[in-house]
Amino acid sequence: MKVFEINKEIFKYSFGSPIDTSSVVVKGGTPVESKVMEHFEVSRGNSVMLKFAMDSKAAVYGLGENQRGMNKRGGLYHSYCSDDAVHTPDKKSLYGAHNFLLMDGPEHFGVFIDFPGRVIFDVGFKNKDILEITICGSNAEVYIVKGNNSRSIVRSFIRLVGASYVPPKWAFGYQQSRWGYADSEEIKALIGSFLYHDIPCDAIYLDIDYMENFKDFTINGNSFPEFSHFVSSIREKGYRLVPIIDAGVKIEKGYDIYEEGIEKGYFCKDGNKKPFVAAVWPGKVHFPDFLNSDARNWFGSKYKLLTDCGIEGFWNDMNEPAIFYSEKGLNCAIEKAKASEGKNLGVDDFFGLMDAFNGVSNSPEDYSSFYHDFDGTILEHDTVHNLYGFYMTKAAAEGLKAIDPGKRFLLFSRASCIGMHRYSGIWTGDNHSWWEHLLLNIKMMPSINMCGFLYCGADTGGFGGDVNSELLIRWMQFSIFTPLFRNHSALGTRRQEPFAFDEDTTGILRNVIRLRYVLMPYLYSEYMKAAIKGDMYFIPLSFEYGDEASKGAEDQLLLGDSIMLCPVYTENARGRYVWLPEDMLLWKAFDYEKREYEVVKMGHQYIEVGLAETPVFIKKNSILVIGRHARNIDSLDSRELQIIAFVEDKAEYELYDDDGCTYDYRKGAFSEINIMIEKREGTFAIEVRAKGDIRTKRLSFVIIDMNGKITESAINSSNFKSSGS
Ligand code: MIG
Repeated sequence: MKVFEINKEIFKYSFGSPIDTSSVVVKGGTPVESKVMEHFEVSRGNSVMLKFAMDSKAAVYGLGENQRGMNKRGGLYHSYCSDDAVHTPDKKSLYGAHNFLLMDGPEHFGVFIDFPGRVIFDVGFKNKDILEITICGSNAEVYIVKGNNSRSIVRSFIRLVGASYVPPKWAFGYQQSRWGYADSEEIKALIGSFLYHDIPCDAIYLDIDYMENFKDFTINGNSFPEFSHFVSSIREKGYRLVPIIDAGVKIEKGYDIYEEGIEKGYFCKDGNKKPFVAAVWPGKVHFPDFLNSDARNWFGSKYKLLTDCGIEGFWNDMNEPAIFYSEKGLNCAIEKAKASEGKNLGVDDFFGLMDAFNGVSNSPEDYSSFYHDFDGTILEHDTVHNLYGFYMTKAAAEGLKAIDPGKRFLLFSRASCIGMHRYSGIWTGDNHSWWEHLLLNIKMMPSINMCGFLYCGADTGGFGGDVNSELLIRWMQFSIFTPLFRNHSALGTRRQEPFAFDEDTTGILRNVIRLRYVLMPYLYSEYMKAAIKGDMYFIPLSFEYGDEASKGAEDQLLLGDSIMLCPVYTENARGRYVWLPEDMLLWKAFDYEKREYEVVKMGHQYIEVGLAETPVFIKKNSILVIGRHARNIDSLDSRELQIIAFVEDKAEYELYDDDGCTYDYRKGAFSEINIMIEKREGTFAIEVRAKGDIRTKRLSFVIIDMNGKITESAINSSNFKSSGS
């Protein structure tokens, strides 16, 4: 084991000769003479094992996209990107592999395992007080991150792995998806419904049906004739189309992507150095070797076929990679079935036969039987499994960058590992229309943020299964706060567009979706500040408040500096208990133009929440900035903004904005309005400083004091002071 000091907060422990996964951006470090790893007892064999005795009260955060609570204690987790569409609590792996964990106890630290194969996190499962991390290989890097508190540990960690991806502003709008809208006529009708019901929307998704026989970078000319023209006609109406790209390339003579890949040798190889064959949606496919930079550049350049048609965003799917079957795997099962034919099968044989077929998809045997050319080094897939989706998405991001370096594209992926957060966002895959999955969504968001991914969200309403109107309403009321706000559902399930139910439901959802647009000044500011500073957007209460109840409050969340969310996630509930670590101001948002506020005292409180209401708590000495709704993000008008402030003595807020479509903010091209409200001799003094190209001409203030007394006032931009720089 070699030890390096990366900086004052971070030490690196290196085992064997690890490959550079490119998960971290701060390389090198100063060698340190040491034989021990801080906090952990290390043992080595075929794997590296780290052990830590947890204090009985320590909480353990992190691990990104995973099951169970925000506090991961009590669970067993396998970091191994998995295509599993049934997310029951006992599942050990979902689509992402996010190896960052934060120990919040007397010993307070973070640990990141930079290893591309399977890593097992036993967080007090076998033994309630032992954290045991098993790295299934002998070449790995382990980083220990120090800090005074959880938030600062996360910030140090994000400095190590780099800042998050930033999507275009339109990607913060409401997005409508379904597997699958079959043709351009159906999409036109869908848009007609959004317009008819006057519900804002920014993007419509194209699932696998837009392709010709599920072939990447092709368009089905029968269902989508004159595609470029179609894309621009939709764009003129104010919507963007977002097509899916799958990892597998169909084996078909004459299909250019297939032919080129074969000719250049860009596909993953089997044990006989032949392109590895798997079956997915298109039938038999080859997997592009995304770990190879030439193959990556080649695949990335293909996105241009779609951007040339006016496409500005993509979602990468099936990139764990998902394998329905391989010939070998399927033949084994068929042989077994043949051998059983006509026999009087005993119970064990019968279940053995069932298992043979059930185990055909995504089998460990298949993952161990193909290889990557990692720019000269041949690696068995299983040992680098968690890099595949990451590198596919890196291919896409680099391809898009080459097409237009200054433009922000929308990009997110299903499989991921830490490092990919610099290139794209993620969605949490095939959840179900279950109330349990709304709660899981709530708990998962801050864990994902801790691992660097800011642009994230779940399939709102649930992907599998049939949703009812109430679950959709409650889920939407939470998703309006997630950066990716997309309603998506599976083939064959009940329709779940916002107008798929009765008129009451449509009316409620119209207001909920509008609220998302109303909240944009705040949501966008918080997202961008987190992205620029390397910070979180969703924050567990325990990161801000030290009390025991906050530690246990896993069904509440802080969003940025000013607000706390307490979503309703139970059926037929018309209220819920909520823990307030301090007095807060409650706005039960329904019709944002008719706002009412209530001061709720610190403590365990029951609040009533009607089906149409979205509860928003404004923290003490905090400011929420809102605007008006519009039909899409591009039409938002920020000339007049409303400030809702809950002030005991002094509140400050930094409102950020930029062009929303380029990276010029990195060169300082952004605007900032600094708002300060201070109680002075019984009244409130307001000071506003501005920097950059300010579009806001008027700020209207509603200031509420601790007794609920409201003071209203307004300031025009002519009275903004310019800030120092
Ligand atoms: O095997 O493209 O998670 O969002 O709708 C299913 C069809 C493949 C899985 C994705 C889902 C998508 C679906 N895909």
